[in-house]
Amino acid sequence: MDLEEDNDKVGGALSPNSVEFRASIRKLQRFGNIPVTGKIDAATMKLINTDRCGLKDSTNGVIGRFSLQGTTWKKRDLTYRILNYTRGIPRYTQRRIFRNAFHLWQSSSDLRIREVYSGNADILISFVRQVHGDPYPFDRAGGTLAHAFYPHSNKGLSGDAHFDDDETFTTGTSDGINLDWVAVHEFGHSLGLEHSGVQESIMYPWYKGYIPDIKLSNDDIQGIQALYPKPTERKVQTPATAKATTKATTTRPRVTPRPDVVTPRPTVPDICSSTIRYDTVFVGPGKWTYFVVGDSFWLVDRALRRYGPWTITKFYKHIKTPLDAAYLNKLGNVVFFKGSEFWEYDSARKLKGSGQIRQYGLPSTLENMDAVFTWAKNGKTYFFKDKEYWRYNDNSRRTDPGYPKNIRKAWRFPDYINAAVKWLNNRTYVFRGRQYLKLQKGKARVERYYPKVIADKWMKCNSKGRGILDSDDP
Ligand code: SRS
Ligand code: ZN
Ligand code: ZN
Repeated sequence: MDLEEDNDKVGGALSPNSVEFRASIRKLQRFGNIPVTGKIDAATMKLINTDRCGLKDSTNGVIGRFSLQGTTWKKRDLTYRILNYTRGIPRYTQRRIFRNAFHLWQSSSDLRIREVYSGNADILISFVRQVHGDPYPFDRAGGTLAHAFYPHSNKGLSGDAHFDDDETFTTGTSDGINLDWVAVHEFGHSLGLEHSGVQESIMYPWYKGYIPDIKLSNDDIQGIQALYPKPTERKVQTPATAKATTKATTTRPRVTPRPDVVTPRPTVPDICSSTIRYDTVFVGPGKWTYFVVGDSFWLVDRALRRYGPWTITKFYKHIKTPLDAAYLNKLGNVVFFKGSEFWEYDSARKLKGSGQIRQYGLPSTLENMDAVFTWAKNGKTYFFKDKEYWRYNDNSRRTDPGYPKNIRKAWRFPDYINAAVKWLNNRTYVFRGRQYLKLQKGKARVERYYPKVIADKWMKCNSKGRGILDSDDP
């Protein structure tokens, strides 16, 4: 279905009972192959909350399943920062829209939310398109208008709001998508609110069009007060009782707009432990560095800020773990290897190819490989297994003649490595045990002062500086 057509219909305020709104729901239901009821029922909620919206529901999308998993900000003074603006609305107006949106939530709670103009902030606001560095690419115009992260760990991506800049955002008119509405809705998520089934609620999962003066509904107010009660109300209602009351007296089916993406799971390995061994390290299409262990992965950005863990098979559905190796190939696709199999995904995480490594042009002696990286100097890809390595041509998808060769002789780094990556500075890093080393620029030699400890440099386990920009490369 061409969902973009629906854009015209979201311009003016649509009553949920209007003919057009119901027609639009029916269209979505037909497309999603679910019962065509013309109402936002459980199946429709689930559909809106899955893949197409870039929101992947965790497993089965059962409404209410995550209702007890809400995370909140542990402090009451929050800051936000606007990183960039959309075209078409003056900047000071966009500032005002965001200020007003936070003000709505603030005035019904005991939160104090203020704008900062530099440095770090709890909630970062940005306008982005398609693939934009987190695991939820936007879907061009129409479809999902924005997304925001729950308060989760209160660090990193937590609370951040991303607006799909392929939308035409407007204010004060019924043409385009009303930025005021979307901002209030997204900041509701940033503060820890889930979706509501109450049609008048701003936390209803579907944009219903332009209304000149946005106010919170009773349902929204009950929601925010369940999380951050005003001191006066707190005496009468603890957060727990408030939440229970909300549940009992409203029809708020709590649907998670986001999988459990930031909260660490208890079973995942401890990133700072000296026994952790990475199965693979690779740079993804969004320039994030992925550190993968078993089913878990962490993301590290250019400034070595770390996020996660998340579950890798939720993002790359077909792969098997623990992985052997992965890399970003010439086409910008991520290729995963395990045993005798490979899986190749494009930047929108669509499976582009999979099968036996033979079909990727690799010899079966490379089954259960250790690591792979592309060498910046010649653009060739090198595969490592035990004591040997192979050189591979991404264009012809074949290994070069004369291989395998001996790792120690050619590269002068130890054999039996765990992982390797050509990083964002075009330098190659090799991971082995709890240590890593850096190769000299254009030379198959290890840099001086290496190996170093992965946990110290990449994961900043022993420094307080997590989250603070570090200009030094690892
Ligand atoms: S979120 N924060 N809950 C985003 C939410 C949103 O974008 N909802 C979609 C929406 O209302 N889109 C309107 C335009 C497309 C209409 C076609 C049918 N359709 C924010 C909003 C509530 C302010 C939900 C949606 C409706 C949708 C979709 C999503 C088709 C994907 C595809 C993540
Ligand atoms: Zn995003
Ligand atoms: Zn939402």
